[in-house]
Amino acid sequence: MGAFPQTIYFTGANAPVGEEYELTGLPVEGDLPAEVRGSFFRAVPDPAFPPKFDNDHTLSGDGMISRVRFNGDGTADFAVRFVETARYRAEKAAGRALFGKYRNPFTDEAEVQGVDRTVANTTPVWHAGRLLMAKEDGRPYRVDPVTLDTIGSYDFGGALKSETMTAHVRIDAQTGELFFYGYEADGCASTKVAYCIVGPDGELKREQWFDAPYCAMMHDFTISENYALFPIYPTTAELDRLKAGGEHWHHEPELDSWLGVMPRYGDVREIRWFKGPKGCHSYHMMNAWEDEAGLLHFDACLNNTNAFAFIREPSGIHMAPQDVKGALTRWSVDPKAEGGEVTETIIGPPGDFPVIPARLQGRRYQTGFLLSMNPALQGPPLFAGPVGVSFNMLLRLDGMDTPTPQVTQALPLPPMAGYNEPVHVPANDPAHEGWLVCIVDQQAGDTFTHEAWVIDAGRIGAGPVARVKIPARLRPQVHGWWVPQAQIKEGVQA
Ligand code: V55
Ligand code: FE
Repeated sequence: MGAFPQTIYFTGANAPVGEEYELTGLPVEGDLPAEVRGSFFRAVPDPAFPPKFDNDHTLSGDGMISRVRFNGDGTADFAVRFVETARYRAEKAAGRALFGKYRNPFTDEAEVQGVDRTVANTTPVWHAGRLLMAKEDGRPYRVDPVTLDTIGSYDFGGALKSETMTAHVRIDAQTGELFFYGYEADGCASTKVAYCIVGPDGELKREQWFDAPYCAMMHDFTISENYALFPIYPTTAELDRLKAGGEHWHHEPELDSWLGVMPRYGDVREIRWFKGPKGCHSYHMMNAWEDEAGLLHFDACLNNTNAFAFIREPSGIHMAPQDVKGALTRWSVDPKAEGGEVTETIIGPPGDFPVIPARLQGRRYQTGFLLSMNPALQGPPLFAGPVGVSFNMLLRLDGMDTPTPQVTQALPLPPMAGYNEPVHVPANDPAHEGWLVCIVDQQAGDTFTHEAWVIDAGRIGAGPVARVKIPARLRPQVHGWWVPQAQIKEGVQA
């Protein structure tokens, strides 16, 4: 077996770990709120084998499902397992990497042509009693939430036609429906997008296909009470480039961005396209919502380019990290209009990993949380994750339903420490704003330490109310999901 490339994606905090284990009875320091009783599932990319290509990066890492479970007795358990994808199994049997570049099947070895190459490494999605590990390049894998055993590739009981399902789904808390989409729905570099609605019973009720203006990296989308909103940013794919062994994505600064809007229970032929600025890109949206006048607001962590250097560089975009600029940005449109242009307003600081309470998904909301960088940090940040630097400040914004939201609270970390994306845990008391749970990484010399933090969402500046030291080496997480213990049943359902 070869060695891992000595690049930022495979060294330091990003060094592969790849060990499966379970730790039980970890002490919780501080006061664990009664509501924080359940499983915090995390998706962690971790390559089981050194990649075939030295320019490989975080997004190709084999998906691991990790769980921090808060028990009723004031202890916590920690576990991590590989998702046993077809790709992981094939490579494990061979004892080496067989699949090639990120999302380029033309670079795979002949013996695995046609084998499902997704790594299921981006988001653990919980809906209708099922835990799915999703990645945007394929169908999700279903995992047992108790044993963390992989059950298999999931296609909603044979109902799903799309070859892909995004890692960013939206659940309407009032209806219990799951809204999702899959892009490149019928193959690499295709403009076909599948828009799907799953009932609260877990049944796929509707799947409709439409064409995007061009084949774009559609990482996230939003719903509002009445609409589905599909953003298109100019990070694009071309089949000829893939066949020539090139990179899946190039960012194109001169190309327009678009926001597609349709009634969420409507026909895809009703999609109206609103033009946005050229060259911009967003990985994650905070929310979308409708005001009293019927205007639709789409709140995203927008950047002036793609945040990933491994996408910019092959595109010929050579930017210093400080020239990558962003801001929480609102695009407002009249959903009844035939199309036109978005009205853009800067509504918050640069950052990513936006979080809101699940019950406000798609609804008018007052408060949002965001990870950002502390401009006053007195020392180096933690170098970790796909961008290369970890976020080191948690922010709370209020007035999200006004034209001028404000940062009202912050929880900065010391130098060489970083946040992984938090999840929101609701409180029982409607007057309490609930809790944020996340993993915080810290480096001292060559040593990395990791803790789970429980933070009062109403008083983030006060710091964590409870902490759990995880006595193991953790690789950076992508996304997480909170599942209350009462929703998890022993034994796999059919
Ligand atoms: C992202 C992550 C992915 C991916 C595409 O964070 C985009 C953004 C972990 O995999 O495949
Ligand atoms: Fe994401």
